Amino acid sequence: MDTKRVLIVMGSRSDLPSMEGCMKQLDDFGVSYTVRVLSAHRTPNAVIELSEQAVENGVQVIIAAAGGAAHLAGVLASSTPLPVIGIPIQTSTLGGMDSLLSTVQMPQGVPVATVAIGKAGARNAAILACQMMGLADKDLQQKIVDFKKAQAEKVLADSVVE
Ligand code: RP5
Repeated sequence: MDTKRVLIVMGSRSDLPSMEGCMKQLDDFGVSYTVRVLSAHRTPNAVIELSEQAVENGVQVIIAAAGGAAHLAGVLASSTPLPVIGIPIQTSTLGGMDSLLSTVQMPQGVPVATVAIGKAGARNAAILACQMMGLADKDLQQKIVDFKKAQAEKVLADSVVE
């Protein structure tokens, strides 16, 4: 693996449609990333190996998305000093509450920064990752400032309903 700044891992290729906004947002900020599909339950050893190698591969933030019994972010967080952002994928059975609770309810000592269920969470994970990296990257931080300004201006421009 080369030195992409963000490592995105999802539990299944079926998660890809929910995750498109995450990749798009990182593209918009000009941030490089790698996408892998690995499962905490179907390929646990490969998940831990990937997590253990992330620092030496130059990764700065890990984003993990999974649905149902969504232990992927937690397993990745077990084996790296890097910040891990968890996206609970929306599910057809329980609406993503299953994913949310299994992602967010980590034991003390192994945090996962959990964002909203589904597509909003996928976008927000990318923004949050850039905010973290922006602490040591003023150009990237400025892009976040510009993004928030443009977002606010759009809301204000749309605020008057004739
Ligand atoms: C999770 O199980 C995946 O993240 C996905 O959201 C869900 C269903 O996976 P598939 O059965 O579609 O592969 O591990």
